[in-house]
Amino acid sequence: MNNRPNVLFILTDDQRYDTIHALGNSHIQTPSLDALCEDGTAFTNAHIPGGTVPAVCMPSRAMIHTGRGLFSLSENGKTIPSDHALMCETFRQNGYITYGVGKWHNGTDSYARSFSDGDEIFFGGMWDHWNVPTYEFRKDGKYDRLNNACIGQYFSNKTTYTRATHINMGVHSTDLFTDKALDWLKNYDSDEPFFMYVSYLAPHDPRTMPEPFASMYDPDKMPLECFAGEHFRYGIEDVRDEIIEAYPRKADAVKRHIADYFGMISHIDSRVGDLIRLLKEKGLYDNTIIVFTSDNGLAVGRHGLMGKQSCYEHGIRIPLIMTGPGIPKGMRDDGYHYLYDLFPTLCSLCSIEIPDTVEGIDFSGVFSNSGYEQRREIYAAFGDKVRAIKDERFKLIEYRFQKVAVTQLFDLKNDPLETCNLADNPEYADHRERLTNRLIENGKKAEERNHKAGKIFWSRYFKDPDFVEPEVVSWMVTMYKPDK
Ligand SMILES: [Ca+2]
Repeated sequence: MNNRPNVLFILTDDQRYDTIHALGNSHIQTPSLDALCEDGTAFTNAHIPGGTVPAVCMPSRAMIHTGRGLFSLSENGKTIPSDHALMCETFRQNGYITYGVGKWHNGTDSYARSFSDGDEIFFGGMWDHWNVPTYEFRKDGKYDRLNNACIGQYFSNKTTYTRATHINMGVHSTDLFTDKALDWLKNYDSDEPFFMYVSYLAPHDPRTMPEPFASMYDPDKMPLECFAGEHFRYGIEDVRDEIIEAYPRKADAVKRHIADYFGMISHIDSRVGDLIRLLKEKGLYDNTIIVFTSDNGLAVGRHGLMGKQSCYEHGIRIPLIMTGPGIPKGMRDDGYHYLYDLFPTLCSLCSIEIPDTVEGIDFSGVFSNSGYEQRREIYAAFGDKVRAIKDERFKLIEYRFQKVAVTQLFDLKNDPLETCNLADNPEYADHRERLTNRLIENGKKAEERNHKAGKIFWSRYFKDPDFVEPEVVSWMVTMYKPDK
């Protein structure tokens, strides 16, 4: 009998860090996640290093699966090269049964390498939750069928090729993926441990959900935090996430978005509860490491933004809860972590050798108090337009786009929502200078300077006289260009 722990890795899409009741959000109901917080360790300072493209999900997921940093990916994570070890592939090579259901945003080869079993695979970024086109699991790893599908059937003549065998009409994506995961788990009867990867499409927009979640939250009672009608322009105004609501933003409209966002999260929470219940019924819960996290945050009205194309806390911080053997109950850890630290950490918890291509830091020492290399700063990027650095208290954000050159400095201890810009306050000049030096130092890394987004940002930053401002690429081109 094998006693190595199983892993249940639950990934949501676009869930901001502060959307869990037990961690301080009194407006949202998340009883299952609250129970996980009680049964395990919640990381209150988990980050992504931003994104190099507007579809932040894509590089973020590639980082989770390769354990590599933002500028060490290939094609911004659209595909994953065969010489970059993958998390689930590594577990599979070490005797784990690996099962993957739901969203996969990093090409078909990487999915095929990762999983020995799976179901309802959505190869893409986003879709109507009630009509998700998915691929059935293929043992031969060939996912080459393209079907032409309509993007917005009532309002548009636009179609796109999507990699799928069928469409799931009238089943919400959260239920579709959970039910398949439950079916698989019910039938699991093996001496080999499993690594289950359950990857939701929610709470990504379009924000739809079944009852009772659809009417669970009264928009009038939703909190408006650092609300603004508009943000100063820095070149993201036309990206898809931003145009789902009109400019200038209206308080009532934003409250409706928040109510729907919370409804979708409560829906996921209820289905995560079903997964946990089944693990308990099957006697697997105590020997299963559960990871609950998300691929990026979301503004939902904060700073006049709707999406995740920023380096504000609401964009780069995500929830992270871990439970299971060796993980203390009821613990809170406020140390800085990146999502791509999870791959080496899980390897360590399951006694698997960490592959050489992994760049993340194994933070499993936090559970045993045995010491590890704690990150002291967070460096983050958005495309070729924004760079940010934060130490344990202060955060510097630099925006460069066309004629825009804006610097922000925030004291996160006194101003966690980043509302008061101290960049030009002489009392904070030392902090600005210190962080500017750290920002430049981080940006010097060869991987970033060789990356198109890095080259452009730093050419703007240092006002390179030979630099020619590139033409703005439409989000439609980046989102819906069919794979060849
Ligand atoms: Ca996402």
